[in-house]
Amino acid sequence: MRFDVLTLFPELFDPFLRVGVTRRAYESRQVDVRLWQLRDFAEDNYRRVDDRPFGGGPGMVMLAAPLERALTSVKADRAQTHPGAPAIIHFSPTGRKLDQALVRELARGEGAVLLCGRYEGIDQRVLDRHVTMEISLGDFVLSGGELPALAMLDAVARLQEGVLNDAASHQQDSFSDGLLDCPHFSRPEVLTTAEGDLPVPPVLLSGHHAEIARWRREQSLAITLRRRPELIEAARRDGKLGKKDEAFLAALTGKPAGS
Ligand code: 9D3
Repeated sequence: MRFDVLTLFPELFDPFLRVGVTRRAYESRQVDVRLWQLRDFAEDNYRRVDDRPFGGGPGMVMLAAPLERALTSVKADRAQTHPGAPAIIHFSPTGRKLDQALVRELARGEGAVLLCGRYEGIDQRVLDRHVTMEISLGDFVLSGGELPALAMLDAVARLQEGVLNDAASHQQDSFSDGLLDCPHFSRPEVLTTAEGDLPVPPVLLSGHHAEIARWRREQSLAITLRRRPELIEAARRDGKLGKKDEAFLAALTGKPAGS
């Protein structure tokens, strides 16, 4: 798959594409990320890419003309390797919130053109003509679309074949079955601190794999119920909770199972 990123800060991307479990996916071009400097498509001597908003108000707007030239160039270049109209994704606080279902959708596709805004935003005429999807990272204010683009690329790249150590890592992922992840422990068995000894939960040292799996499942259910009760409801609707899960939740909430 191929992602063409249009940004005023392409240098932000390189370091993230060179570390961690996703590095091979990028370096092998299994996930082919191509970076385009929007300023290269400015035509005046100052290489201007922004100007004041019509109608007044604070901040600056990204100019339509350089973006139009950039999108025309990128679409033509991309057509040489990937026929068909690409998805044009604009990262915007007004977009659809990124979640793992959307990540899975994107991971199955051919990639996209990623448009990263700065300043107050992009001239609406460009967005209306080109953008096929708007994606937000959530309800908080960033200063541009680069971090959301990197977050999406990371989430997509780690779902590619061969990125995770084993298929079970996907299965156990937080959200892969709609529940939050269980806690994790490693050596030492007892951590010595100034406030006292901190042992690992004994079941994890028992060697009873079925009991360990059950304990982890119950930890996931308990933390999800406490922090994200709406995810328990969704898992129930999706038929992802079994009899033992319902019995455990009923015991936690003090309600009889199935009520
Ligand atoms: C102060 C400006 N805001 C008025 C309330 C509008 C605004 C413009 C541009 C807010 C943020 C931005 C820049 N943000 C993004 O480009 C962005 C973003 C975000 O801020 N939050 C969550 N997801 C995203 S995706 C792109």
